[in-house]
Amino acid sequence: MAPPNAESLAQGKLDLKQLAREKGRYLVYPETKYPELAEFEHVDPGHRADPKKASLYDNAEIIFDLTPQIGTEIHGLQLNRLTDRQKDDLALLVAERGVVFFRKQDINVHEAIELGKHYGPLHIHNTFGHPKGLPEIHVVYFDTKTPKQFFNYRSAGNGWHSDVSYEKQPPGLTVLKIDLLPAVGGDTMWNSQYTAYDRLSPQMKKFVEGLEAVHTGQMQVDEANKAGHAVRRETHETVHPVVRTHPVTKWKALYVQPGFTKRIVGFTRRESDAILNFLYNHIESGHDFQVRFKWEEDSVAVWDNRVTSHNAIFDYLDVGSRHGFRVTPQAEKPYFDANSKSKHEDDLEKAQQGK
Ligand SMILES: O=C(O)CCC(=O)C(=O)O
Ligand SMILES: [Fe+2]
Repeated sequence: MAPPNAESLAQGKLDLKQLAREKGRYLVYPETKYPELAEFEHVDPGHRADPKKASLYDNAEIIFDLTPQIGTEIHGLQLNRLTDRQKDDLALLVAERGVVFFRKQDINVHEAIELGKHYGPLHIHNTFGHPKGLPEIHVVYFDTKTPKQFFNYRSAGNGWHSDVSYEKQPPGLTVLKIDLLPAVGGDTMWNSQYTAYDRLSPQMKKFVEGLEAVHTGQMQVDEANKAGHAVRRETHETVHPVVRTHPVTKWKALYVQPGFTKRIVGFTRRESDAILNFLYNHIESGHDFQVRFKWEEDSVAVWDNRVTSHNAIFDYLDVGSRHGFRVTPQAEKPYFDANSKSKHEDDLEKAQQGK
């Protein structure tokens, strides 16, 4: 019998879905040491977008919103065939809507890397396993053999996160394809951190603006150490603003989540915990600014990690296998512009101007 994936490997191309089907968990954990992530100036492709996003709206079969505050679905476009104009327009749509979903996508991992590079240098994780030769790919793979210890002492609400927010220049637009699903389960949720900010009282908005929080990836390092996997780059604890401004929409978004935010700078542990727990509860229970996506095999989600957080629902670990891959372009160092508006304020102003 030919080795798994022989044909695609022979061409230097990986078919990750086939690999996952045939081998299950196929990840490698090289001992390589990586240099620090390079600082760079991020110019967001959304700045080049047509405000009407006509290249998408005029060419898709249908584009519809899934909830008023977050989530849009597009039918009739293939992500591996977008023009540069469409890629730029997608950056703006994703910045505005938080997450955009596509179904029945042909895009393979190599094409996803090319697409991701349009938006920024691809993040390479310091501890996670990856497909052989593709360190910039983050793999999602769980099956019925996955050890349950990690999940036993965790509430689903703890899972809300914005990817690797502990980096100095964390990701912006992010692309995830899910290509293997259990018979049932494995949905993913996203929330709008624009609307999470908007739903705070004026007093609370004033209080959180200008605060800074420490973000850390230490638990991923601890997990790697426990599993005997190499830590390929030291993780930093990074300080980011609690409310950040999106460079293209100029809207304010709450930038804390239970996944990686550790404490608020300048407060005692108890004070910081009280503030963060309030904000986490606000995010977790904000059903009016969340969307829950029911994947089909070969669906793709494109979200903006600067203005959303997300939570993968682990209800399928006794049901079957789920696999997918993500590319994670990095964006600007988070900043807060005191003159920026909230999404709601901007929506109101535009409505008044009849735009
Ligand atoms: O499995 C999922 O749906 C999402 C996993 C996740 O958090 C990610 O890919 O960033
Ligand atoms: Fe994630």
